[in-house]
Amino acid sequence: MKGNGKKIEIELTELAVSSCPLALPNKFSILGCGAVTNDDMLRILIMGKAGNGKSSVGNTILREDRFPTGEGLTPATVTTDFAYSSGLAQKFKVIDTPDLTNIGMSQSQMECEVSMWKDLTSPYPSAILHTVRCDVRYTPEEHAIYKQMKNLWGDTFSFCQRLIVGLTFKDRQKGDIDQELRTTAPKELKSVLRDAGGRYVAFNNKAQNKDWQVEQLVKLIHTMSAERSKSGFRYNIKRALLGVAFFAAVFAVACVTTDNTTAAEAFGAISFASAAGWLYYILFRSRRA
Ligand SMILES: Nc1nc2c(ncn2[C@@H]2O[C@H](COP(=O)(O)OP(=O)(O)OP(=O)(O)O)[C@@H](O)[C@H]2O)c(=O)[nH]1
Ligand SMILES: [Mg+2]
Repeated sequence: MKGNGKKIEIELTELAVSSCPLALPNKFSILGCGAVTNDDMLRILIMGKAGNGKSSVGNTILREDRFPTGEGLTPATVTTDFAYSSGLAQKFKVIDTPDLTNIGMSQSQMECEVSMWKDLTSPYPSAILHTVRCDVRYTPEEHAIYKQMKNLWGDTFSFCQRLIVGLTFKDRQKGDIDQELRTTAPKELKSVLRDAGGRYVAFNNKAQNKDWQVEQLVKLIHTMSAERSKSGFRYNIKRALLGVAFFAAVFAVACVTTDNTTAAEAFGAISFASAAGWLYYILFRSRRA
């Protein structure tokens, strides 16, 4: 340990991988002075069924063979691993995971592992990349794995807000993926895409030049982040308007039930509540429809 913030952080997260603590403190909050800020680093968590190309996607993103990949019947990745990009303009922290349902883990071990994924992507993942092969049929069994991971994550809203489907084996898919996803794809896969707000990136992990795929992914992550900020802003306005309407309504009731208030005050409060309700309707009603 050299006393440099980055070094300490790596050691702490490596400890998390090996011992799987349930609550690892936020590594950036305990670093203190000289800490690495990870504002410009994209934290990408890769998950999915065994053999779907998770580690290969990780290597594609990092532009180096950092995670071992495999072909056999047994899973190539059996423990969670992570790596930082080196020498790339866009910084990445990529977390490669095993298919938890395929390595004989108990429910509590799976919970522990997912909790560690959250720590490794703290404060939150920039993207949860759920890999699905686009050259073979998406089965109900594979969908059950997805649903299990989603449940283990817990916070469904946040999970879906960060979800991107990573369609692998694009080199073996000769048809129009977009068209297929909209028409003949199994309903289970369509539901995953719905969860992901329609976001997907197709990967050919065997391609000579992989840069454009990663550029597409980065673009999608930025769009997703902008959408989250927009919906967060709308949510705050919504709450503010509801608050105003509520207090104006209470005030109006108080005015009409007490003797010493004028009809004008009551009228003003009722108008105020109506205006807030009307604004709420204009801003949000059409989006829900
Ligand atoms: N043709 C082709 N092969 C791929 C692609 N992505 C991955 N593969 C191959 O598929 C096999 C499995 O890939 P991995 O990256 O090890 O898959 P994984 O999901 O990490 O597998 P586990 O760690 O066992 O869960 C390897 O032989 C890869 O070379 C792709 O886009 N096209
Ligand atoms: Mg792997």
